[in-house]
Amino acid sequence: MYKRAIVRTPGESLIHGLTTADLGIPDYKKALAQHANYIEALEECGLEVLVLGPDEQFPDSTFVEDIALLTKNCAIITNPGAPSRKGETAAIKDILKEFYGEVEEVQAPGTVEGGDIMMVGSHFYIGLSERTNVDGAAQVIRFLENNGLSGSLVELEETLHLKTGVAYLEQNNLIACGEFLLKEEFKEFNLLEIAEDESYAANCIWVNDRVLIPSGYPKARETILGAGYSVIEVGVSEFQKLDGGLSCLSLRF
Ligand code: CIR
Repeated sequence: MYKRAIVRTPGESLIHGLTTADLGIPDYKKALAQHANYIEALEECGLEVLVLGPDEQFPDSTFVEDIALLTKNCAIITNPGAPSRKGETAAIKDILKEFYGEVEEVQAPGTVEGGDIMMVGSHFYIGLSERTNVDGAAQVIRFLENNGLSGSLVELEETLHLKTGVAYLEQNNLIACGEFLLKEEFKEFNLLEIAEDESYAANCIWVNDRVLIPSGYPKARETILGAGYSVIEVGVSEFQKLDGGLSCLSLRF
């Protein structure tokens, strides 16, 4: 069960965030409202949410998931692969020290983004993507092993981040879409398939026995309800315009 989450309110510079989507420029006011709803949903799941103020210097800084990995035993600050995001990590260090005492840090030439790391109990799957390289992933695995945890690699071919296409919902249930439906690494899970035309909904999050899903994906909603979960829908269209989803907007621990 999670107790807390860290989020960062988007700044007006959000409109300059990185994207490969062709969905237009985010509406800042709408993004703020959606972010507030997202915080409410996390609170509804029983989390105490620490809300950091906007950091205008970094347009993508609302996607806090990418800059750290928080586990039950350790905190690891990543080194984002996107050059414009590297500076985001400095601001989180002192905050994490308050909760964890010590924090580990991924060093160059290693690069890692938290969106590429999926926790399954004490094991962490690390996607090798355009943002996360072998050196960075090896550093994370070393930190995990030093702290009684484990990690393994997953090659990505199509998606931005590992968790763009998979989400672990506990009880051996794995939401999966596209390339992840056939991966050897995930064969032992009970796969809950997300159709290609609803692939954005594969980025959902389990929070204390409830599942947050993006609103507007009826088939995905039925699949997750059918697996016995209570679902909370949250509109995140303005973040989708920047390739971001529900998991990217918080660090849950
Ligand atoms: C980026 O490209 O870095 C941001 N615009 C979106 C980050 C999404 N984060 C995630 O999937 N964990």
